[in-house]
Amino acid sequence: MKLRIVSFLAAAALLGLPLAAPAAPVPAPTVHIKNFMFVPATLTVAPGTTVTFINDDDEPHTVTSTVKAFDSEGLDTHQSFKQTFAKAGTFQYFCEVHPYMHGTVIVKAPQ
Ligand SMILES: [Cu+2]
Repeated sequence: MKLRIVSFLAAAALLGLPLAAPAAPVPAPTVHIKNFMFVPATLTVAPGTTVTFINDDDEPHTVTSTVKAFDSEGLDTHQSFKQTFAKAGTFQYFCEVHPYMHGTVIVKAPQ
């Protein structure tokens, strides 16, 4: 009887348990700077995510943290800036050239 149970468990382990599937690649989160706006204005990512900011306008823009945690400096048309958000939190930024342009990156672990 004991042998039977062991055999059953061994068979179940061989046949029944799916191997963990590799995680699907998550598209790299991107914020476009377009028509003097950050799009999307609010982006939520997991800790450790690198966000790419791309200037789609014909005007220079910056991606500047309100608390100076990061700063792209001037981005010309089609130039991009990457920032990795290691820790959870809410990170607000703006454009130094056009201070009315605001954006937010919310970093939190997936639920
Ligand atoms: Cu700007």
